[in-house]
Amino acid sequence: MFPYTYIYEQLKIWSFPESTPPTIIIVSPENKTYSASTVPLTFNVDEPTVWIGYSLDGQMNETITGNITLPALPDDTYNIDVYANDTYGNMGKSSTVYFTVDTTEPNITNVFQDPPSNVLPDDMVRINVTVRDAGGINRVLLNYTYANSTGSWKSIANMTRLTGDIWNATIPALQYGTNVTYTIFAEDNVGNAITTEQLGYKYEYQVVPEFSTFPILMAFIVTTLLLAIISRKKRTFSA
Ligand SMILES: [Ca+2]
Ligand SMILES: [Ca+2]
Repeated sequence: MFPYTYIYEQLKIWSFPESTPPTIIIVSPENKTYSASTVPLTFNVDEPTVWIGYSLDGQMNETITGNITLPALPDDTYNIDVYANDTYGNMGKSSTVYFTVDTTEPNITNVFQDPPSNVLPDDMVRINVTVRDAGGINRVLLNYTYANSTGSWKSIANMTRLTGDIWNATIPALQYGTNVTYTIFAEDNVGNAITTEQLGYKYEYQVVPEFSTFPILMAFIVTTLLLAIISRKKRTFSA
């Protein structure tokens, strides 16, 4: 007589000739950030199948017959699994792929200039700016042009991250009478880029002389008034 387990194994092989689920390898998406909302879903399956489906963010399976382009995805992070059923009812599952969609330019705010005005010939000008992006920042540039009686120049400075979202660069000290205009360029990790010019902002300053006439005039007026008050008080006192 055959042992019971032997008969059981024979029956299983007869009714389910093999029990290995399909191996599914997702080729796209990859574990990365996409700059377009249309992401291709491509994959390989190692054996014939009767059914294939995918699940985005653990939602219900969508049946597909092969490679597709996923429906337009808003900016966010996602995970995806592909399932496939072979002709013997064995269900295979891919490894989960995590990916991000980022179609939006960085957000540039709080442009801060120090000194904010009255830039003197010895003053370096520090520019700070807040740049945010959900998908991460690749680079922030300070583009500036400066012109005076001797000529006009363009320059680009790499802004460096100070802390958190704050980036910084410095415009060197320039001679009296130089007009400076600058814009800030920010690019995220997938190439979405924007400038403050595109946002409608214009930043400029002029290098003023060491002792500009207006503060001197103000100082003169204030001193004269004080002297007048003091001398009047003295006169009142002595009278
Ligand atoms: Ca199989
Ligand atoms: Ca972005």
